Amino acid sequence: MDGPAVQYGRSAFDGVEVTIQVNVEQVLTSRNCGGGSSGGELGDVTGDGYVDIVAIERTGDMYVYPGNGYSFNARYWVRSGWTGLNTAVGDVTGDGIADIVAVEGNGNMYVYPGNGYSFNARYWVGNGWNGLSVNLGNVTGSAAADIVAVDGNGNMYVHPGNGYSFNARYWVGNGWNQQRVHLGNVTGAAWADIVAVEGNGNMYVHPGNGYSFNARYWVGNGWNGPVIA
Ligand SMILES: [Ca+2]
Ligand SMILES: [Ca+2]
Repeated sequence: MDGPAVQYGRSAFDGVEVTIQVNVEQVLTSRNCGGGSSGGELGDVTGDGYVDIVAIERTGDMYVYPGNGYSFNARYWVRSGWTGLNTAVGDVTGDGIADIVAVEGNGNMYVYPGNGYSFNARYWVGNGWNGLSVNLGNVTGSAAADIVAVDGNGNMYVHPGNGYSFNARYWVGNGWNQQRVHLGNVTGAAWADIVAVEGNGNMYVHPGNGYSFNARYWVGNGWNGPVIA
């Protein structure tokens, strides 16, 4: 593989900007800016209050890098065969442990509940999710994660989580298809904000208000590289 031996990613998560160093073999990128089946996302898989990285290699192997409050410890293997899925990480069930939402190519969505180390057997939550960019975060301020979905026309919808699956969606706005969208709590309020990166590398924060998102403010530029959240 061409390129440097080490890639750097930055993430705004829970108000902390994290710089993450990974070997290029691990191909840790956001699913929104990476290609193929590689991807990485943040969530507290282990339930200790520190965010961990869920990384998916192009081979379909999934690993967890446990966070230690400063950086990340050595990874452990979770499962294989994780290919062809659009994946988001967040606490769907509201128990404080990160779960995985995965969308198959046919549009079926499943939840893989976290158990504090890896993930239990999946359950089906619905279909019709193909063609959508799916992000998980706490938009409404409840314990259970909500879905923020962007369709091919740039319309953004929130699907409120109910602790098991997701309720009927409501529309929040449009024009969201020209940027990479990440959810995280930047402002320290009780709900998630959007961190959006445009194609020119400009990063903006759209503060959440418990229902949708307020007018954005500019954070910086040079964010063309992988951003995981
Ligand atoms: Ca953790
Ligand atoms: Ca959970």
